[in-house]
Amino acid sequence: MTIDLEKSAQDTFGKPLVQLTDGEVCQLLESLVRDHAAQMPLNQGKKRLYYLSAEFLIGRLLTTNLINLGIYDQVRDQLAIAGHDLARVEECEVEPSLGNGGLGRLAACFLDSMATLGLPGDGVGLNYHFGLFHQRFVDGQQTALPDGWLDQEGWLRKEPLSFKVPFGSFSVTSRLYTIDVLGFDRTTKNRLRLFDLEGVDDGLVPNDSIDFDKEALTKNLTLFLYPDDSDEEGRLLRVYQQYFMVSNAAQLILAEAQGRGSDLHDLADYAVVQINDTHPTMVIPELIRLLVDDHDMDFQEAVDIVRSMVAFTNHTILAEALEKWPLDSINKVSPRIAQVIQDLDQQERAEHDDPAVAIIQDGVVHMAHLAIHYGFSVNGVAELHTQILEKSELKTFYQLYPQKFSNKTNGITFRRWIMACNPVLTSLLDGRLGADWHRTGDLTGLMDYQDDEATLLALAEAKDDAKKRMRDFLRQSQGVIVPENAIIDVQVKRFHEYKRQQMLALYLIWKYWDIKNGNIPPRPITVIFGGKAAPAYTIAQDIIHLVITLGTWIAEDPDVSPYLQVVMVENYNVSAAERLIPAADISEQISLASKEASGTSNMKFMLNGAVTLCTLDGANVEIADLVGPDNIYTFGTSSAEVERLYRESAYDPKACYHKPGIKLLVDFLTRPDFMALGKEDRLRRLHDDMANKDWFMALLDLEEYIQVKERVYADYEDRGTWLRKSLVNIAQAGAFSSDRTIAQYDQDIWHLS
Ligand code: 26Q
Repeated sequence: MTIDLEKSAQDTFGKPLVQLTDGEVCQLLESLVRDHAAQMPLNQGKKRLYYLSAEFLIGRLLTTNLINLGIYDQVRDQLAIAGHDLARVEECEVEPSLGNGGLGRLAACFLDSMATLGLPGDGVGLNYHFGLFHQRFVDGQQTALPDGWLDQEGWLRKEPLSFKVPFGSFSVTSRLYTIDVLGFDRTTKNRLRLFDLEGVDDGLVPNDSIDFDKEALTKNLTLFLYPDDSDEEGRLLRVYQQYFMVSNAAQLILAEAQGRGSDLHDLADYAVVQINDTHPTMVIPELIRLLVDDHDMDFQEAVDIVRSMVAFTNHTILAEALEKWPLDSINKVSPRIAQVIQDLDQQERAEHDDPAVAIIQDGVVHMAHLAIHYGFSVNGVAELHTQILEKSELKTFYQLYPQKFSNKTNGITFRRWIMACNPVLTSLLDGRLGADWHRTGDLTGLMDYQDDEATLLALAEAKDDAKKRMRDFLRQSQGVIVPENAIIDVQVKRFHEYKRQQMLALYLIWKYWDIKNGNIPPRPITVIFGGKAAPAYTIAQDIIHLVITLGTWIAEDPDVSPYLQVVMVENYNVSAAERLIPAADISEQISLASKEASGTSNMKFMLNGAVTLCTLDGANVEIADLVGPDNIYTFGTSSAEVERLYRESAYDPKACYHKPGIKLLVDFLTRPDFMALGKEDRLRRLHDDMANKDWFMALLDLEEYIQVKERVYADYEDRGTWLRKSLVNIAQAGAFSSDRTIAQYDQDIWHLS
């Protein structure tokens, strides 16, 4: 594709390129790419994959689309001649707000890889007008604001396609929107297909809060992702939303299969459905309903067909995240779906006499059970995670259906997570390895440069460049000044107790005392947190408050502030991640072993040359195997031991708390002068939770964590050795290309190619 921006500027705005604002240039580029993409043919194949997900955390699209079309350099150079900086133009794009965390970002990486591999597969989800929420800090606390992102023209294309979605007592009409998904260096495309509610009313949402009328179902279904479920109406709304999503998806799947020649008896030859965690599980009864009620198929045949075309990915080991909906709620939303689920439950009970695997238990529908019995594939997202599913969490299911289970270790797209976000490191690698790795992901050739001083030096320069861009970002976005030569130590992810941001906070209290006591670090340390906490998750909000308050406390202490800085990034999202991850020296992956299914930021940090400080959890285990013990820092209670402690209720948090070195740190939270700086109720509640419950065993691993962190900072000062560690991490990151992951899904589950 060749373009003439000067001509486009005249045609669109009637002005020469030089007179356009950055915002106008952004609009111009978006419309050029959008119009070009609209003309591209779809990836073809008899069978299509439908990747069903409540979340697609796609991030901004301009940069990666320009890269994938192979016109990034051309555009940058034409803009430069007219005095425009493409990097500034990129900043004008609003980030779509269609996801929450890892599962949503994974779906976005998968879309990129499917398109890059030329596999015919689309994402299907919902077009949330206000996304999850926009995070703002007020008084050191998170406030949640609506994250409206739809004002501008953007990437969405309205399609002439609607479906009727029948609920129990009324029905609604949907409307399909499309975002084209371009693969790297391809002339064909896939799509992200987002259903909206015709008649959705943005006016239900005030400017300054995410509260809205949860009962206005004909107007609110696509306003928010994961609307507050702390009350009955909220929980019911989520079921309505899920059914709206899967009914549209199922109707789309059947219509398209028929359009391509299916008589529906052979539907499984035309479509395969991947359900991303349990949120889209109701697609199973919905497909059965449509086949039976609208297409006169025999119930058993419909069940068998659907069972041969739906595959399930599990992303979590936390019991509380496993979805269970009261049958009564499903019955309110759709009596017919409740009926199908009851029929499936009966059928399953007739086959297996173990009540523990039943779909309906005490009037509650276990969505994961439904997905496992009535899907043909179940996968975990990292080796350890899959093992835990098979050996403990889903052991009975694994015994019933060993052939359904497999592992698909997660991955990340290199187009976004290095080529787009880290141009200097990208050209360093291109210089050493050529450009093949852009499509193969193979960076192992870099291992030959371990002892090459020029390469190590160039790596250091690439990191410095990324740090500079991150400093500019933090200064502009929240007025924070990060010292130039600081070590950058980063923990970015949703706030959750199992991820143990609180353990890093306790380390920071330790470090504060250590510096107070005169142990001055050889260079400043900047610890950066970022992430949102679910609005109804009080302790996670308390942890955010602790981090912010600690940041202020340290900043206000002249004995410590020159050496230690704590930054809490406001509204952490994909765009922020693209600034922070390339700049990081240390990647914090410190979840309680056995609790993090995989993690994917661990892979992004590794690819960008950060060294991982981690527990042996999720994909950290695979990172550790790849880089070897000299190039990673591991600590903490093992996954097997954690499982034993839970099983035998053998963890004693109070005993840990009363160790003198630990009590001092935890009690810092309730020092009167610290509480005066923050919110007493939040700090007391968090203190008491840590001292008495500590469900995720932060105090158990704390002492070892402190020791290892001190070793990490000391090792950083041996620059040659550190840079070699960084190099080995980059060199081994190819294992985590999502192209590899998607090739495995296709080979083992989808069979598209
Ligand atoms: C639960 C109950 C009711 C309604 C919603 C939910 C819910 C919502 C979101 C349950 C789970 C999620 C999100 C899960 C998630 O993001 N999991 C992450 O998935 C990543 C990709 O596989 C992994 O790398 C992470 O380890 C995992 O935490």
